[in-house]
Amino acid sequence: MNAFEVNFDGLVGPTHNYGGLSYGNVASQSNGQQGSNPREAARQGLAKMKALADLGFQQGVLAPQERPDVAGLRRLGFTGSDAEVIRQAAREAMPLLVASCSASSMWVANAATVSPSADTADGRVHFTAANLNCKYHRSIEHPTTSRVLQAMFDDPRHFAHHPALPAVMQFGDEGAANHTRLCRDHGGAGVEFFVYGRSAFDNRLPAPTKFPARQTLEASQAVARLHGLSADGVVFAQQNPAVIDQGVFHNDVIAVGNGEVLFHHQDAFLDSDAVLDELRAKLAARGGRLQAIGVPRAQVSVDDAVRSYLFNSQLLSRADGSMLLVVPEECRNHPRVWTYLQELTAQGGPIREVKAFDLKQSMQNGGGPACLRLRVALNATELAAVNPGVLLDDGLHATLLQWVERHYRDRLTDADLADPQLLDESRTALDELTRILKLGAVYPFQRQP
Ligand code: SUG
Repeated sequence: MNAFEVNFDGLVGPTHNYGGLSYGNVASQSNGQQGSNPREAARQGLAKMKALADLGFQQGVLAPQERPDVAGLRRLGFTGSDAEVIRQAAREAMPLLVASCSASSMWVANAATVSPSADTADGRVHFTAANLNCKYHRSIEHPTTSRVLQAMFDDPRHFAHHPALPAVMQFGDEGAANHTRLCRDHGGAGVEFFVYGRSAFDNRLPAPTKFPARQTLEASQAVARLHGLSADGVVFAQQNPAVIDQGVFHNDVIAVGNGEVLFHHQDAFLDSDAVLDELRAKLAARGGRLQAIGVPRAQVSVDDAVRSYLFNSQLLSRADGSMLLVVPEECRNHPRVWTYLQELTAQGGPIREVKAFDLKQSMQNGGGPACLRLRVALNATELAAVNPGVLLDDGLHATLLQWVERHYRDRLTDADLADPQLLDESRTALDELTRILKLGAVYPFQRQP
């Protein structure tokens, strides 16, 4: 059956800021405390969505979350009215308030892992929300993420939703950022490729020594079980711990796959040859021919990859079968990487064109094009069952842009995060957004005036 990949992009929320919250994520660490521009961030994201929709790719939108997370602050012992909770947190524990304001749900590659119906035992599309339990500011996302995904994919005949895995480090799960699907075509059975940073229960496996490995093998295995994937359609591979220690905090910072193509850095995986052999064999059994494009470290170092976010790109199949690579503007500004990309597209291989987008506001927190989107492969019947309110067309794009202009500030500093007025603005904006996207009651909004 005819199938499509739909990219659902995270809409940047009104509290986007630079909190320096993600140890192991070089950009987040080096830009903490800078002033941010939420309006510009949202515009940049919408411009990418619109450009890809105009090129004929199916595009959807994933809603942001209510921030500051006052309910979370109450769980941490702050009391009084909403405004008092924010003021007390600002006075006594500014880092907690900053974390509670993060708009990190924009990086929806971490929202969930998704398995298309062609791969699953019950023939439904399966979603497991990611617990993101490595960082507090991300661990608070999954309850709302689950409600938003449910509101978007609400037909139980086609869609199955699993809650996040147990929220302990042993089941650290970062969603689709560590999951790639290779296939001959989206509608046929594919090979789901899970990349983990460490094992929680098998201490014979190596682990990074400096930065945390956020995804565990056991979490990836649990997701594969929940989704009803068969062993011959799954490959588990360990990420090279040395690259995690150089700032590769998710696999999508060092590799991206689409169709039969796996575009990856030479140093991405612990045992590259064995990983590629297993992918090749399992894909062949499903009628596909693996095309691995390994980028040599002599041409692009791991550091180049982390700085430019070359691999945090979207690899998209065009109607003629060739592929487009959507990269952040930082790749164009990086001479070695840009030279490599010119050579790559001139080779006559599957990747024929590169398009660069200005996503600087998100990039400064370590979020490139691939982080900002959740891929969902759907056949025509499933696509028809998606909540139409979240599928982007010119009208929705224009409405969302106006909504951003009405509700977003163009500058946020710590002083603004401490201002309870920002919570009111954010709630008003999200209230309106649920109507625009036809989501229903996805936000708890436990107001305490
Ligand atoms: O989890 N940054 C995010 C970036 C996520 C990128 N996603 C993928 N690679 N798929 C993270 O580290 C920084 C927030 C701050 O510092 O304010 C942050 O959460």
